[in-house]
Amino acid sequence: MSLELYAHPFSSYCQKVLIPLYENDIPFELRLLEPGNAASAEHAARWPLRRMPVLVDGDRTVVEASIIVEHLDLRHRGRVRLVPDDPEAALDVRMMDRVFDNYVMTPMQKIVLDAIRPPEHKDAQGVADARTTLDTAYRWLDGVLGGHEWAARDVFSLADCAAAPALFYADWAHPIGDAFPNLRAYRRRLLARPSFARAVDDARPYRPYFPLGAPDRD
Ligand SMILES: N[C@@H](CCC(=O)N[C@@H](CS)C(=O)NCC(=O)O)C(=O)O
Repeated sequence: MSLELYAHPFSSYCQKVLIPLYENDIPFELRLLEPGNAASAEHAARWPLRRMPVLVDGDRTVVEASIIVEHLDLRHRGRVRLVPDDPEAALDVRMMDRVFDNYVMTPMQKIVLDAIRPPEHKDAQGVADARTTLDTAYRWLDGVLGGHEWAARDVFSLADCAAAPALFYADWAHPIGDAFPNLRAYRRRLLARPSFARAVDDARPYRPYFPLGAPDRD
């Protein structure tokens, strides 16, 4: 059964699901979302909230990046498991997945999306709050990651799929300072992981679209 992924390579949540697809060499058709194209109309019909990514697997439409990763792990299991079988270990993975989505991805998106708002609709307080959340998250993560290779139980997982694009763009929007060496090293490890390196390469041509101006580095 062929998989269709409605996505855009520059989107952080889409990269989150590209990582497991690449990790396990799962074949899929990319339905590239561009404003006004046919894929975009199909995507809106399948998911009125119009968030990407959306995975279509036969007669199932799967939304929400974490659930797509779980679906791939369940239905298209490969050598690299994304959610461990052990329920306690799985809970640790899901906890870190939530941390990266809620306290890194969300404030990063707030800062980035505010940059494309017209001046009269800017949300200075919201952006300041997002920066505070990122600082707090960076500090906590730096402590948690000390001495660990991956985010949960030292095994690459869904948690790292969430972390990779979240930290990639968060560092562009609100740099991870020298005060957080463990977090900086973890971001470097994620960038060296071939699946994420490939997703970053896929997205390279779109860097001029980054609303804050992409830095000249990964
Ligand atoms: N909770 C969703 C969030 C997905 C999301 O925010 N995707 C962004 C791209 S990174 C998007 O679709 N933005 C377009 C929009 O908000 O209209 C998930 O985990 O999949």
